[in-house]
Amino acid sequence: MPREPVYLTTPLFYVNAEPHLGHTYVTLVADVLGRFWRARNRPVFVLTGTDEHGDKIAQAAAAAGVSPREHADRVSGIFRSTWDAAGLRYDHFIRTTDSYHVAFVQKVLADIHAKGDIYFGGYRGLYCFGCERFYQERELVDGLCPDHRVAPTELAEENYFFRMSAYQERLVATLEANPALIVPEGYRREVLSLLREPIGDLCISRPKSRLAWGIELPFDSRYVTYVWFDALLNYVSALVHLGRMELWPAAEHLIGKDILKAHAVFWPTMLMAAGLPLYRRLCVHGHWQMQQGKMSKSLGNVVRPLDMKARYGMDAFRYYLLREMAFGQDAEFSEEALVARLNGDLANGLGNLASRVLAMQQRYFGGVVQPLAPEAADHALRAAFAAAARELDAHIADLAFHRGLEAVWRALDHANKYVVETAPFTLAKDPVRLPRVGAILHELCEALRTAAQLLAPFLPETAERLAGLLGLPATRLGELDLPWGAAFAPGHRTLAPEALFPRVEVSAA
Ligand code: ME8
Repeated sequence: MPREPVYLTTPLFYVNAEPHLGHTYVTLVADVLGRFWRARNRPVFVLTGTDEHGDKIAQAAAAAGVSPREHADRVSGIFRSTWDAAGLRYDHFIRTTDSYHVAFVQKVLADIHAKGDIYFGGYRGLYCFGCERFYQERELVDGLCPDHRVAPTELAEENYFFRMSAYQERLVATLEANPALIVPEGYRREVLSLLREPIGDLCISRPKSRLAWGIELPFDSRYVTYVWFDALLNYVSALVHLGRMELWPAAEHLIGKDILKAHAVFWPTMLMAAGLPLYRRLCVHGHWQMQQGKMSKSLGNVVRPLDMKARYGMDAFRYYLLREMAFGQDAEFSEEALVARLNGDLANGLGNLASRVLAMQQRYFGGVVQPLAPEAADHALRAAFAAAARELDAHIADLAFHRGLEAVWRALDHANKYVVETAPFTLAKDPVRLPRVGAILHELCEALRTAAQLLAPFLPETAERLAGLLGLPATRLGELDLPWGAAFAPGHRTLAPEALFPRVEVSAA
């Protein structure tokens, strides 16, 4: 049977800011899931890119004294080069200014218009320029936009509207029938509660007199398309462009909770109107908070991924982000906590185990791996790693990255205790016991090999280095079904130890 594909998407990032911690987190999750499923032989496709039209971008370009196009080219390039430098993998990078995307948006607009689901009407409403949307009175907090804390401007305009309300009932029925459509569950409930009120129709045009930086409506050149109606279509336009529409119903959208409504209400109703099936799953993550509250340029607390890479190494940064945040919930970012994880879990837990095992292998056997001879304690060690592998699979299917890593660390802790309990360094003093020492070290080499395989999607550089130190080619990391004992043929040599994670002094943080 052909393996079911996995199509992962990140939000398309606005080009009004450079890549920060939040953008990095969601792109990292896509990278990890991509590596995880690829290693399990599922065809994977990862899409990311930039959202380049609309008021926000026009204003950012004006502030920088350049044209919106020049501004978008520059910042989009920074996103792309940052992901490349950070080792975050994607299969395609889409820009909403790409001509194929523009043509696709216009085609969908023309189709939905022809079908009668887009109509022209007068509108008077309260508009927030920051959010680029109209607000209803009851949505305001003390008369202010709840996000931007500014009074919305009253605008009277004639515009085009998408008949979103016509799909409300179908959307509710779909959400009720598919409990796993939006995860974690709390976000599905949030959407269902929002849908208890009439959702109304969606204003999908902006007059050019007010905003020219957008995709022109195919049926009225006086207007451009509302940026969300444009951007959401990227998830399909890229596939049409690449001839990969077989991936469509396999879509798993990774998004932050800030853009839940657009993805859980606008997007599914747009798909219904366009006659396309729904995505497979909407995966919603929480926000990183800083100790001072929000991350912002003015507070000077913006966390840049490449600064973190330079200071701690990309793998340590990746580990911290995945281990610290429960997917779906908010988490607080702190460099002290990152350093604590680096020194504790990584340097002490994993790094130390690797150095001890490799050092003993070198000292007692010149690196040559000795035959296995299982005893009771060895079976327990194997069982610990088998359990970690099973638990990891279950947790990743639920997007519980922190629990998956915890499961691997339970097995590593077991291995560290096994070293203490079997005491090969003591046994080695007695030449008669040397075969047992060899067997213990072989078990531990297998433990390290398994750890490298399980951790490869999360800590790709470390996994490769560890495989290299064990004398194994990186391709072995993909052989998840390799039985215990099969990795090291007679005469196989491991290398001299190297520190996988240099400890960081706390004062340096
Ligand atoms: O909303 N913590 O783009 P955007 C965690 N262009 N994640 C965060 C975060 C934080 N503090 N801040 C941002 C847009 N993010 C639209 C999307 S999709 C068709 C269009 C992440 O540049 C999070 O994933 O504002 C959030 O949803 C996304 O960045 C928003 O990026």
